[in-house]
Amino acid sequence: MQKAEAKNRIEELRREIDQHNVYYHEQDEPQISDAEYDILMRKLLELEAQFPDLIVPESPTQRVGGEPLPHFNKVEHEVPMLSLSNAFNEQDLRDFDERIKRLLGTTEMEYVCELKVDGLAVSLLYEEGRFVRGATRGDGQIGEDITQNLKTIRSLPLKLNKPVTLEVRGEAFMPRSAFTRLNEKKREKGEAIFANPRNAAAGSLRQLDPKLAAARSLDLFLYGTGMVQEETPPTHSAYLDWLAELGFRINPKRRVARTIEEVVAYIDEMEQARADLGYEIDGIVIKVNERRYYHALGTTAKSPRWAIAYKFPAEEAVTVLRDIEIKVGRTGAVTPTAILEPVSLAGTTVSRASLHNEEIIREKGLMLGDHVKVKKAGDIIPEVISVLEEKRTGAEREFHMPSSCPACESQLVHLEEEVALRCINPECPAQIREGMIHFVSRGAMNIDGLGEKVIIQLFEAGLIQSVADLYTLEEKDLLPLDRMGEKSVNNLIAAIKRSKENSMERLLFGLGIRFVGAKAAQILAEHFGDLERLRHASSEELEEIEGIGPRMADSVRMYFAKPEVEQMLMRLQQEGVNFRYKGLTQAEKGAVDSPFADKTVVITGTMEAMGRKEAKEKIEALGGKVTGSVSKKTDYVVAGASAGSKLEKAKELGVDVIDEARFLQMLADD
Ligand code: 3B8
Repeated sequence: MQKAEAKNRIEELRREIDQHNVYYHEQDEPQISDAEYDILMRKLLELEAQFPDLIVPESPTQRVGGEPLPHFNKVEHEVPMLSLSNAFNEQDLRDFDERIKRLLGTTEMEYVCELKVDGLAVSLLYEEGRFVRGATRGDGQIGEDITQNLKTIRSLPLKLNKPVTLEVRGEAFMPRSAFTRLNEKKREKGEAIFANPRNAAAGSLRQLDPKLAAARSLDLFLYGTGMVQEETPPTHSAYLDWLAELGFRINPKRRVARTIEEVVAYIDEMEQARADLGYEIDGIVIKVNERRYYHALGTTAKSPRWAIAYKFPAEEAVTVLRDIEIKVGRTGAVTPTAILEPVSLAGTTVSRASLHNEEIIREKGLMLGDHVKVKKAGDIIPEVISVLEEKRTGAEREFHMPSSCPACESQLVHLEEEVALRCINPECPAQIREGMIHFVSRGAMNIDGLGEKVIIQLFEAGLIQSVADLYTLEEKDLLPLDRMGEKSVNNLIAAIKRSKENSMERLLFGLGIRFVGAKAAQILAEHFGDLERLRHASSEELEEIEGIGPRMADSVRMYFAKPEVEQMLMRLQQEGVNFRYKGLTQAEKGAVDSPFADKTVVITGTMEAMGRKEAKEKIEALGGKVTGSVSKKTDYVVAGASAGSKLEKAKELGVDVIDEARFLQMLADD
């Protein structure tokens, strides 16, 4: 075949294949069999092999994937990939609606309802209309580069209808039919089957050899943005339509609701329709439609305030409570854990559930050997709901909490006003071990390949006594451990080494100081910029920081005053662990463009939408300073209802006065 002829044929084949992808995914009506589709693909592959200079990145053959990867590269999300907070009943939804209206000072709010597809969150980067990279959510800050596997999803456009540069987010999932087929095949081959479509989707996308990735049978719905360089539509519903025009697949069941009642009606309708969808959903996502409000509403540490996930009620099952085990946590809190006869529940096998404390065991009247009803709270964490007393045989036994620590045998105590029993021995091996598990966890130092099992082995072998020992581990220490080959040892050592470069907030959170969670660690890191400075901070200095209370300030100071802590930090520093904060500090954030950056603001009178404290926090978050009295240096006076002398003074001095509506506007505009 001549080149010119080949070029025509190639283009024709590409058009044909792309069209079949549309029939298959977007219209759910395949016009040809998979075998026929494969023949078209093979023809195209042959022609492209003959004329390699005719290959373009958006050719459907480029989905097939190349060589197996040694590992996934990490990808830092420019805009963090957050997750959603949950609502479990109608009241939670009404609270969500009221909170938003109160924060924005409005009485009407329009929402977009979407199905919450049960798959894997992914972020896709397009540059000038071409798909260049796709990543998993990971911990929200850093995900894994799964570009090769994502390309094999037929409904993922390799080239958009316009040359835009943007990052879109969505859910990759395995349709029910593909899931059934995949598991049938696995069963035939005697392989372990996937518990649910979600695991199957995750398994396919995290397959290092893209040729093995069953990802061809995956599908994808897009629902949000990451970084964007384009002018985007003002509402979320128009934004979704815009994504559809660009060539993305958007869930057709989306709907605008003008009131929370309409949201509830949508939920009821979809609960009915749920069984007939071709894929699994685990709830409904509700989002504020007007995108200009997103900034003013802001986010908590993990979730945006402008959206919520309504989770369908959890499945329940009955099983037997075999035993109650005692677990000592990293803070010494002792929790009883139910050991259950394994039972299948919402896609996984449940065999343990936390019982929290002795009081709960009494309240529920649990006895060893009881039949109990279990569910998964929020569909994740197993929970014992109640006892089936009618099933008792008389052979059940009462349970008593031990009086001494199962790990170190020291006397357990109830600290004032606490329900939990505690082991207060600072050298308790269980506490130290749990502290190390926390240190390496995803939210803290995020050391890949260093899970609970490995830490326990290292600890029991006496190889690590403190987290500082992690940084001196060598190949010869790790090789003798269970399931540790040369390759995994090398990967682990590399991961430990990489963690030395983490920014301060991860280290600080990882230290596991009481009351210092991820959010507080972030605040402290932004404020001090360096662990050394935080270490020497006084209580007063700590308490002055917005978001740090006296209890936390005391705990931080007491922690750093301990000689063993000083020792450990010195060793970490010697091993080259970074102590500095690598993000923007509070001061640097102020320099970022915002209507309140570097402005001095006085708040007076009462506002409807928010209290003064909240207004102050918002202004400070945008780099402004809030003071108590009006002077020539004041840039703005925010005046709510019944503002008095400060308003007078502002007028006198010619300071800009902002009423509540304008204030909310400024928060929203930013
Ligand atoms: C913000 C918006 C997370 C999500 C979101 O079908 C955010 O919107 C999110 F931080 O996880 N599974 C959806 C789905 C998931 C999310 C979402 N919308 N339809 C889903």
